[in-house]
Amino acid sequence: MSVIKKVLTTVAIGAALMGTSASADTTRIALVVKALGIGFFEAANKGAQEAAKELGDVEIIYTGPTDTTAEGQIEVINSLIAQGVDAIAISANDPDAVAPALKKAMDRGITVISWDSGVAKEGRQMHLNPSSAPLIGNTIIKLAADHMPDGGDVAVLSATATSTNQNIWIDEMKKVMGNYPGVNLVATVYGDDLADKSYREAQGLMATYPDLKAIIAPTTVGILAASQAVTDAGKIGQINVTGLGLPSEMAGAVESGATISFAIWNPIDLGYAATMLSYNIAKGATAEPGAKIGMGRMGEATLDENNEAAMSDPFTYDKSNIEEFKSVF
Ligand code: RAM
Repeated sequence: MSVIKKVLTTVAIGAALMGTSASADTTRIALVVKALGIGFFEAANKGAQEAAKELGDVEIIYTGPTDTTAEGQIEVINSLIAQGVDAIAISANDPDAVAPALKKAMDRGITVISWDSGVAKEGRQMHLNPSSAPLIGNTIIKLAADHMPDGGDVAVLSATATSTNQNIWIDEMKKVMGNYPGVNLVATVYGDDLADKSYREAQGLMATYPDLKAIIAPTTVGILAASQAVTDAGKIGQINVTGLGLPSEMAGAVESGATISFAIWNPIDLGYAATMLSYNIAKGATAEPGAKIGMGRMGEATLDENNEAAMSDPFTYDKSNIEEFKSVF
């Protein structure tokens, strides 16, 4: 072998070794969502990809069941344990049902956090709330009440009955109902974050409560389906559909008047922040009360006594700003 060939071969072997060790160093973070096919989570995945790009040595595994069940998520978690991922960041369909599988993951050395929709304390190292739960609870009722000068009936169209985040927000909303005299909550129904079931539940509310003034849907799937149901029933102007939605999905409803206004935080930022937290904990940051853990461009999360932190405040969208945001998320 000529000297030059020898050098080249050595370089090639060195590069191959470097290649191997670089991929062995890759941190694999699984973003487990309530279900695939939900725009909100797809936006969060964009943020996760952005964080991965910034960190350089991260691979994101975007995954979840086909519908919003805890059973589906448990299967996904078990398969991620078998694959030996480094971290799992989950938005849970049920706070308790997924905890044993996640505990098993932690026992195997996998970092586990929840984000968006939380897991019971024993099943995760920390939880990232999008925003303060009391603030979201107050925001969703205020969005309805502000357009009901004479008061009247409102109903909630939620996601699943076991969904951690929606249940907390609805509880927080109920705590402040006294601040909105004359506004009566007549029913809470569940569309399971499925478009067709949410649509039918909204139709059911209109049939059962003919005087309904607002449907509050604290879910991006529910608000979109309910605005469609109200539109199809010819009830624009009679029933205002509000809650939490994506500007990209709600632009038509705002334009038509089916929805006067709605709120949301930035789901891209949420997926980005959850990824940064997972990475930092996987790399050694300790999730404990009082700890400050980096979230990249989103600053630091300061953990409370339950190892929870909140990202940012929700923002309200209406005719004045929806055009600007509908192409963002
Ligand atoms: C749906 C999901 C998600 C929730 C948003 C507002 O996309 O239920 O968990 O945070 O709505």
